Amino acid sequence: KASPKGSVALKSRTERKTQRPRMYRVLLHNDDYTPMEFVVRLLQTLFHKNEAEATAIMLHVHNHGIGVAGVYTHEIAETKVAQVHMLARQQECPLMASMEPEE
Ligand code: TYC
Repeated sequence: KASPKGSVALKSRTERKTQRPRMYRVLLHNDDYTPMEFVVRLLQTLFHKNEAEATAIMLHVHNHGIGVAGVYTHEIAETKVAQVHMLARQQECPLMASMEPEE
């Protein structure tokens, strides 16, 4: 649909929905056994955070019980959750991840 200042502003809700996928938060859950350094490294390697960001997210999860590792489309979010579980099980850590839709 044509609009004076770009194609997004005047589009209807249904039109927008067809071009913008629903996004999902990948959540990390706290536990008492997974080493802090393991969570920080996982946030750097799987979620592309720098060391400061990764440390802040890890500490948020440690202190609040849950936190957002990243926001992705459904298929990518599912893959991230599976990768967290695979790496955690390899290291025999109980680390848990889940996903929830934004909004
Ligand atoms: N609570 C863990 C510890 O004290 C660290 C931790 C942080 C574990 C985040 C899981 O998602 C997590 N070693």
